[in-house]
Amino acid sequence: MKWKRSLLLLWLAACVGLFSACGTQKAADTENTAKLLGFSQLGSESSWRLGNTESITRAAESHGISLMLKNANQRQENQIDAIRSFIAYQVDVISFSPIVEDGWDNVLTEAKNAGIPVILVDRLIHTEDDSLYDAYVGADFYQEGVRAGEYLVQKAERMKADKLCIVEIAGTQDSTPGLQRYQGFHDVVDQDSRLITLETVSGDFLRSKGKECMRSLLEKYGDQIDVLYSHNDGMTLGAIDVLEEQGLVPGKDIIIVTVDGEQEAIDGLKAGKINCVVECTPMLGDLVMELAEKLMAGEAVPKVTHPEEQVFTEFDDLSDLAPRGY
Ligand code: GZL
Repeated sequence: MKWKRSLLLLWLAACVGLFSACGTQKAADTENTAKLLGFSQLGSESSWRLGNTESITRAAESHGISLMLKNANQRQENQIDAIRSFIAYQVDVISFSPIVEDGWDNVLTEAKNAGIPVILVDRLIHTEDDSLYDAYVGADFYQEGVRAGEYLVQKAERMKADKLCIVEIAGTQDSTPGLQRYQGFHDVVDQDSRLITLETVSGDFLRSKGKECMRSLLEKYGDQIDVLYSHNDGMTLGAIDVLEEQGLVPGKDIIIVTVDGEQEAIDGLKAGKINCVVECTPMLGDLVMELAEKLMAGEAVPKVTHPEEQVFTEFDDLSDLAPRGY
């Protein structure tokens, strides 16, 4: 099937050669380096996601890779359709950020049968056949949850607290960050008898749902709540809006632990409204394109690539922290 695209490119190169004696090498170079990556982005639900899309777009340009970018607007069926269109277009590499972990085997089997390598970005899939993707580039979400839990244990020590009651606003159900940020956090806090989880609700990584969740949690538990653990900054910022509407002081009346590290959250940390920000960088574009170039050249690639990530807390000196870029 790819021979048709190659024939078309050769024909185009020949045409360019006919009209420009010096163009033959350029046309041939263009034919040899015109590499195409199809990327299905899951949506535009948060500043993190917008930063990730920008990172992918900029990196494709700087690596000289043509990019077909499709936004699924938070719907898995749109991602599946996008992947099928990439297969039909015979892209050189398919990449996508799976909105949830299940339901990908069929379409990725079609990509495998078409001989197109697949790079997962930011989130993993649940499959019995891990040959259906060639590489994963993204965070270790379990460790992000562990870091959030370890901060809270440290906070309880510093406060000499006998008991801290936690409410948790989780990310998209069945998504890798939603599952693993929960597990990592609870594998730490559930071992500490001072730390009691009152309830975990899903805010789907949306600021608007973070507001709704915080409002209903306050109605249900009121001043029992000592801690909010929120799986992303967007939901956290929505929750902070509600706390302030109700006359509560975020970061003081309620300890706030959040994940992502977008600028607005770091600003909240510096202002004392947030106590801990666990970084989850969206700047994955260059890592993706480096892997894509290797796959396009037929080279082996690592199955998993995690970016470096850190934690920012109220106990740190943040004065020289660089702008976040998302
Ligand atoms: C995490 C990413 C999550 C972010 C949210 O890598 O999948 O999705 O934490 C985003 O902000 O919506």
